[in-house]
Amino acid sequence: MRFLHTADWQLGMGRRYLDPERQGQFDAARRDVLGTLGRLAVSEGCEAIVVGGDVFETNTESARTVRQAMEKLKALPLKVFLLPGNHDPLNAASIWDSERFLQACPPNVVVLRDGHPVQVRPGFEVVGAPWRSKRPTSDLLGDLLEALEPAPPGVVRVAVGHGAVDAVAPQAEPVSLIRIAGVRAALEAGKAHYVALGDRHSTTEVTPRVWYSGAPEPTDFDEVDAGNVLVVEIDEADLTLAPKVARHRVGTWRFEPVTVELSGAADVEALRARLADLPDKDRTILNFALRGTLSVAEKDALDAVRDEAADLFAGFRDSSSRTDLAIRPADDDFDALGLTGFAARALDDLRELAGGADEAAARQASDALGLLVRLSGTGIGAGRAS
Ligand SMILES: [Mn+2]
Repeated sequence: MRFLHTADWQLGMGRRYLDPERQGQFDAARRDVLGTLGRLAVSEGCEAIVVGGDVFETNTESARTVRQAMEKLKALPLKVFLLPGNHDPLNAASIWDSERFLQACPPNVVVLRDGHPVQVRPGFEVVGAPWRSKRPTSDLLGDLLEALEPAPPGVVRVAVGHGAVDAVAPQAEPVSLIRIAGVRAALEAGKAHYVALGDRHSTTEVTPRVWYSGAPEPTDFDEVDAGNVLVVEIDEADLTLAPKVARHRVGTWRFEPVTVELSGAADVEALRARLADLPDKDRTILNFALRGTLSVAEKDALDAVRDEAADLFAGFRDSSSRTDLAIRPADDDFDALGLTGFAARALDDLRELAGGADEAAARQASDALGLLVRLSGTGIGAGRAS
């Protein structure tokens, strides 16, 4: 038998580096991926979809977000099991008990509200460990598995949990950390045959029976393998065999870190060429982290690359700090300006300050020099990329 494992839809998530138009496209992609993974589940012969938590970004998502998502799920000819995670816990303010959710929730969608196994069909059960607050005081999945009886003979049971596992992230919040030793013991006791986890947005195998599916659309720059769902196949004739887990790419967006050292015109040109070669720019979000030293003219060329990227790419974040990227006023930056009199004297003063020991003054002077070059609008050739 097969089922589809996904998690961390984070519906309603906003990204502050997206303008309203791009944010709308980002939202739409993360709704559309529900249709994509649903069609995949059907074509792969899956009997259900299990979602390992963080369906919604927060418990306060709008009726519109809830209705649009439920409309997608309603169209699927499968049961969909949703687990409340740390972003959307089953607490007093829960989205799961809200009028807007209850009114929109279609009959094929089941919220895993307690630790009781739910039958998908005779011989196939799903059981979940929902979050009830943002700060649980114990290993919720461990508690659930400990209390469970082994699955009846011939019954496949899938346990659904959310949170960090000590085997993957030993430094995370220690009280609520999922202990892999407890999970292994429960698997050996036949209490479950596969553990579908959420929380980690990168697809990760913890053990052959314990996986993070990752988020179906990426959500941040630090994810190494997001954008997948898992099709899990369990041999009902021999439950001692490890499941076959196949990852399928469904995501269409990309978060692209651009961490580059720049020390001259050639580096700026290489950066321009690298960005030009990236596919699907309107679904790619860049994070510039630039280091190095450029002349004023090279910095001008870099600004042109940056402006073009900000127009072409879906999102653009610049986390380079001013100290990471220094501007070094070079002779040929100014020779072509042909300044005379007062302006020439001001230029000399600024260049002296820019090369001086006072760091704050040097930076201000560099900025002023850059502005001078730009405002003077001369065709400075040195280092220009195009
Ligand atoms: Mn999450």
